[in-house]
Amino acid sequence: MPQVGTVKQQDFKTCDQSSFCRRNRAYADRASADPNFVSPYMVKEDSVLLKDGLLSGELINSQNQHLFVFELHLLENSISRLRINEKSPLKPRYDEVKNFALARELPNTLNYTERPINTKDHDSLTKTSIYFGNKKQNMVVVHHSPFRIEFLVNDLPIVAFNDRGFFNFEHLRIKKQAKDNGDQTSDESSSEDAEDEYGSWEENFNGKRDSKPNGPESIALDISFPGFGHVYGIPEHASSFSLKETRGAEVGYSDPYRLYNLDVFEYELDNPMALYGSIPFMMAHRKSASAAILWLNSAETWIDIVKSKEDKHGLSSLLYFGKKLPTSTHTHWISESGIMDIFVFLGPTPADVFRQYGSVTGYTALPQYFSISYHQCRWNYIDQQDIDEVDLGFDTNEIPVDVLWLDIEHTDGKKYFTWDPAKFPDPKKMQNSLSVKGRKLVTIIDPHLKRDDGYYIYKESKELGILVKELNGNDFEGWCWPGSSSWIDYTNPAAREWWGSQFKLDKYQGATENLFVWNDMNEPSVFSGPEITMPKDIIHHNAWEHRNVHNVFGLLVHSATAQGLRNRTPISKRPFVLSRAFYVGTQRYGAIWTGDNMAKWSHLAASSPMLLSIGISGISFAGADVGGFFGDPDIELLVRWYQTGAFQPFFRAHSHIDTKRREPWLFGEPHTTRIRNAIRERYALLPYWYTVFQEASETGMPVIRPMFVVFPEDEETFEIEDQYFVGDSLLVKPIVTEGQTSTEIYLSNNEIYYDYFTFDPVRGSGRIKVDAPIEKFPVLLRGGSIIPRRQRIRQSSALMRLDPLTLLVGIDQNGEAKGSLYMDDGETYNYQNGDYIHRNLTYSSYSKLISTSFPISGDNTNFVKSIKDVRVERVIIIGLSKKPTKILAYHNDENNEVNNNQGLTFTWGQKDVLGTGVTFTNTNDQVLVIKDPKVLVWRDWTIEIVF
Ligand code: NBV
Repeated sequence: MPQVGTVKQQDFKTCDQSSFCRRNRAYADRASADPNFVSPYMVKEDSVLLKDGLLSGELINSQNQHLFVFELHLLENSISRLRINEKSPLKPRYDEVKNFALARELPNTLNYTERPINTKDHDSLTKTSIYFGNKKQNMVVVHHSPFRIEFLVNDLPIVAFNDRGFFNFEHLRIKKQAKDNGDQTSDESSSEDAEDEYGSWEENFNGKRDSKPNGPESIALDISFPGFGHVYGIPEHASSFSLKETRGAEVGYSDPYRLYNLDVFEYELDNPMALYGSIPFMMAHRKSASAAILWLNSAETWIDIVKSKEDKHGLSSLLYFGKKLPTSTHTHWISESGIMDIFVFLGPTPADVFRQYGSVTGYTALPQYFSISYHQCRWNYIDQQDIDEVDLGFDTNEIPVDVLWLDIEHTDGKKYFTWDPAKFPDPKKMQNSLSVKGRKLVTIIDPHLKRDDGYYIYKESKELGILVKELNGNDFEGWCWPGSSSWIDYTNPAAREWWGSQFKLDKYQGATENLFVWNDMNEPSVFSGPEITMPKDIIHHNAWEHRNVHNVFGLLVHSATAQGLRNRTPISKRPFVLSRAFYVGTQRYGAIWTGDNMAKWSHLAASSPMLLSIGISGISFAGADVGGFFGDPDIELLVRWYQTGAFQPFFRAHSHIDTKRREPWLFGEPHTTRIRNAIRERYALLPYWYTVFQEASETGMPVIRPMFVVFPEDEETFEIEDQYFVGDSLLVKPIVTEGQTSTEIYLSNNEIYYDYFTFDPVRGSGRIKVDAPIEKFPVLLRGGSIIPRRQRIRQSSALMRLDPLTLLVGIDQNGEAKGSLYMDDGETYNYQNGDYIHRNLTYSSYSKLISTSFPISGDNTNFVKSIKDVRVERVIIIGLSKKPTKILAYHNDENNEVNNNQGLTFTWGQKDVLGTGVTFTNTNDQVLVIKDPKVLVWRDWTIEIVF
């Protein structure tokens, strides 16, 4: 049951209060209840054509004879795309979101059968089948009458469209009143169609009217995943990772999951209500198969989910003949407007799905190195002196930090791009003094503009005519922090360009290259608007109503800001921009966070499933406010939150203006030490985090990985949401319950793991008990892994750039391990021209640790020159059973020892291990620490262990 909190439920619509959702749910109910129901949509015979991987044709709604066109694109890498629009709409329907969400133009594949196979199915109805994919392992079957599509991989059904007949495409029409001068909107008695239902031509909610000049124009489709018991994704919701059923509180929720970017005050947990971001991406997983769909639509969208053991069309029962019929998941997607544009990613592994989805929507942009370290934020650091004291507080307490943040109060009257002159008289000086320690500043830049002609940003944008407009052509006006406000129309390319140019260092007074940006309130949040956002009938570029673009608005603010930062210097640097709203493709621009959570244990617990959902949906660079935004955490909660945050991709402490100050040192000992240890551990692991981010940026693999992604064959993992992997080597189980000092962690098979802090081995499979005293939390190093670390912790990550590395090797049962290390300058785009190192690290036969280069990294580039003396200063090997007699190290091309023939110094036995301030003694005496092998990180080298 959804928890009751302080969210004002009545501020936000239920499906029933949203007429298009209500209509489509009712349509589905009628279809399900009537055993004779047949979807009225048919493929028009003889309209079907196949050319260059594109199957096209026409559909007819046999009830009203309205015509539609469909295109089924068969793309490379087992990706396909279905697009459906009206054949001759009264006016164009919105189809521009693809230009914002997709990373590239998509070619058609040539890997399909040259001719579609038209056959009759068992009812003598025509179907068109096409094989596609590298090995022609995929098949798509388009059934003509009624229209329905199945996707199969190796003859197993994976995804089905319109299997339940909920496909409903409301064509644009002329309002009856205008047609025949009849009565207007709410004549339900004559309702043979959507146009007559209440809410179709106008809708009121909480006293706010949506004028709906275009009438009903929703689109809906049921999408089934036969044989898949679990679906994931469609963030952002404060809900479980494996999504719940939505057709009744007894099975899960009563309302569908809603996607509509909203600023929800004090959001509730375990709830399908919409939050700040929307990604209409859903992934299904079962043993041996993963698949996903992307419903590319930026209007308000609702998704119903039910699970069943039957399959109406018998396909899976045939295939599973004799075996227990597995659970199938059936979903129903309902969007308010636009066209139907759906991608299908056929996997078959989770990694394949991420690669396919990322190839279409873009992979995580490689972040600036500093931005994956620790951030200190608060609403608000009040003035220059406050910033100075916080900055110094970190130093005196020996806690590293890379970024201090300024919230809305730093501005002159909430006019973004300005500074409160009394509180921040010399912002450049402030940034310069931070930069001496390698630290940065982030300022908040919200998209609402104070309507004040003395404010240059507002004045210029008004004069340029780039503000969002009312229906009557006036600039839209709403209420937000500065009072009466207007908003830039970010859907207009000229407006985005102009916005980006405001970040030029000669434009944004007081900004230096050391300043980065935070875009809040970009859902957009409009205090005076319906559901605290923009009215749906106001007007954007090219005369599109807001309802069409709502969910992509925030992404456009984010992308324009990121582009502005990128362009502000002669040599482009990677931007860092944090956004609250997000959409498909946000990963190409920057980081997001989960908004205004609360300082409660339940919110700490919720951060894991939320970030896992967001991560598998493409956005790896995400975090939750450490400590909780609203309310005051007690010190135990705060410590546990730091420990968790240190193992989440975006690591920032933040708090509400009304909360007590909670900088890490304010609670005294032993608490400061515990928080310090968590933050320092993050810094020690930065080389690993950065390597994992680089992998995400190339392959789409999420930075934090759900258990099922790492163990796709183990059904026990499919619902796990309270533990996850960072990369594929560290298994983390946050402690999210008060007073807890031990926990169970699920290990998928009989691999060996090592406690990351004590190095003690952890063996077994199933639920294993592990210690979690307040000083420590369950992090396990997976046997078979090599992790790069830096153990000399300094004031900021920049100051650690040239420090030597430590390699942590946890061997598996065969005495082997592998890992990698990626490094570049951490700020420019030079890596795109090969200016980086990427090392492949292997440990084999208990005896040889070897570093070789991945094929394409360079060895004489500027970056390599800049780190040419950076060496490995320590290697820790865990899991050996014998003490070595001698250890040698050499660069491979020299083939001689770096040290002398006596070999390297090493220790063997119990250790106070990690050296970052975390001092746990292991009980296991099989820890080998090799001292200063002096091998250089950029070169090929070998360390040989002789027994
Ligand atoms: O700018 C003030 C806050 C900010 O601190 C927070 O992180 C945002 O999510 N902002 C919301 C507006 C007001 C929240 C009550």
